[in-house]
Amino acid sequence: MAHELPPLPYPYNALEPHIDEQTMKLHHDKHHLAYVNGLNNAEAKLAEARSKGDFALVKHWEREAAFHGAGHFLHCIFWENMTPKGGGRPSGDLLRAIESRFGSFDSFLAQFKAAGTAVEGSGWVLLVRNIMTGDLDILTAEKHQDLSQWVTVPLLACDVWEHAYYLKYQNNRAAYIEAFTNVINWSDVAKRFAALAG
Ligand code: MN3
Repeated sequence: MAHELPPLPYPYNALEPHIDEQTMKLHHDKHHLAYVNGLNNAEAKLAEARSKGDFALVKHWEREAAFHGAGHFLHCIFWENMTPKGGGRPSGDLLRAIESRFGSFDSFLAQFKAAGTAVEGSGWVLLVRNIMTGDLDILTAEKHQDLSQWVTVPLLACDVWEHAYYLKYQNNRAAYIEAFTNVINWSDVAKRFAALAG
């Protein structure tokens, strides 16, 4: 089954003025599509390698699958993680879990913003849940696939590649992350959190 580019769950301009329409168009229609195509291509090449029994290029295609696969799946979460009437703070079990792990919601947000701003080069800042301990954590990823932990599940993903913000915020990544916090879809994050609670 080939992977497909999911439609945005809102119009391109729905997150204005925090995330601008032109960035959303390029980001979704060009960048995310390139990850989908790259993942499909890598999986096809790996299938071809299996059928021929020729694994000479396996390292290359495994890297391609990791790069484009991480890019594709993180963007799927990223679009759903935002909403026009977002921001504020979560409630219920998710808020209690954040407060118990990070001290307070404000402390969580301060660490999330600082960690995202400090990512070297392209990458992500993520709120994740460790499936062995159940704990929440904030992790950053350089590119998509590096510095990751296999036993965590992303709940909230903020894309800090330059293509996510450069048109509107240029080199001011901190201002973009601040804007991102105004469109966070906390019910989507809570849904992902609850799905793992059992
Ligand atoms: Mn991106």
